[in-house]
Amino acid sequence: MPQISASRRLRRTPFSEGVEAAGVKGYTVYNRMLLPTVFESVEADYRHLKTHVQVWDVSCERQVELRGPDAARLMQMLTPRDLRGMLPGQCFYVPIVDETGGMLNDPVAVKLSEDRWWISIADSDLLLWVKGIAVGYRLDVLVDEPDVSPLAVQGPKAEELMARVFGDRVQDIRFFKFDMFEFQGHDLAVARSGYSKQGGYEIYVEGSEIGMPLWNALFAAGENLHVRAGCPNLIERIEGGLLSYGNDMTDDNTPHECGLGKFCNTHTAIGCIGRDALLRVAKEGPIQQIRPIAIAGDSVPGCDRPWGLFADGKWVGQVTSATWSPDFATNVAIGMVRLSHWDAGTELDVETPDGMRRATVQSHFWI
Ligand code: THG
Repeated sequence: MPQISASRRLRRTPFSEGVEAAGVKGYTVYNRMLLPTVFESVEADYRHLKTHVQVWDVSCERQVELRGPDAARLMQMLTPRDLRGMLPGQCFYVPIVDETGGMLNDPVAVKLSEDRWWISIADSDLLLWVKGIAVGYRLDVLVDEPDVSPLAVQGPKAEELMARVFGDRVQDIRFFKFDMFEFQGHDLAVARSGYSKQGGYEIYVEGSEIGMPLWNALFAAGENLHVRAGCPNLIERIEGGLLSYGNDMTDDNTPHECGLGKFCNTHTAIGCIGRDALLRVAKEGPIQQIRPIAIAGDSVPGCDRPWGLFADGKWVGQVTSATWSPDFATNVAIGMVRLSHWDAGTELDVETPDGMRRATVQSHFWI
């Protein structure tokens, strides 16, 4: 493959120096920022993630900050998840929808206080939509992208490593909650969350200047835990059913099609801009939905465009993420499948670049 050239438009991160010293072999672009995709190999990284502890530069999970008296009102306008019960110190996974009920992003909302929120975004220009809403409705709120770069610590030894750097109090943080911890005079939000099923934390590093000091402190403290630089792992995230915005879903999909209906309370999410559209489509129910899919045969090639799913030669959906899973000894995949063919056990044909393969709709993701 040709290389992608560096420039100011493709943003580096506060940790890029550490990532490159650790031998990063591949990057992708996410929110116009570098996101590592592979260090040793995707399979070696996967095994290490499931065994030890990794530090991930996920700076590309940019924050959209809402600050001011109308911050909570604006946040509720963006999502069909009912936020009335959400307290400061909590994180919520929230579908963000437009006026047609189409998915614009699937971020983590972080409630710092009643009038200060972060939206930790997936790969779409959500800042522009949020600024447009704030200005268009004349809301009393400031909307911007602060100098905050998440650093994830993931894997079975994440708790031990984090306790060594931030103290035993990190063990008290519950899933999708955060608390404040001091590092070199800076107060940082530390959440129990992250884009893997192996457990761990996300540190919202506020102030680029402490990026490398924190990176180095984690590696120094974790030497005898086999700590390594890592990144969101393709195999592990498909096994776990973690969705990738822009790949597994786009603005053409509703949250219900994405299996995110459990994060919607459309009837009580008063003020949500997509509410009427979602109430209409939710009445009928979705006619296609995300499903885990196993693909027969040996290792499939990379999935850089949707692969058609067929039943008796008729198109019934598409696979959007796929890879070989060493632990489950099959190709694991995420697809969008029509209602008529989405039941577990349904056998389909998938058109991979290598030719047709048998594919089976699964009842559950693998982890
Ligand atoms: N962490 C933070 N920001 C992010 C991501 C993250 N921004 C981009 C991207 N990831 C957003 N997408 C997701 C997708 C899945 C999850 C979080 C963000 C996730 N899901 C859990 C699951 O499906 O098991 C739990 C959801 C829940 O129960 O609330 O964690 O990873 N800061």
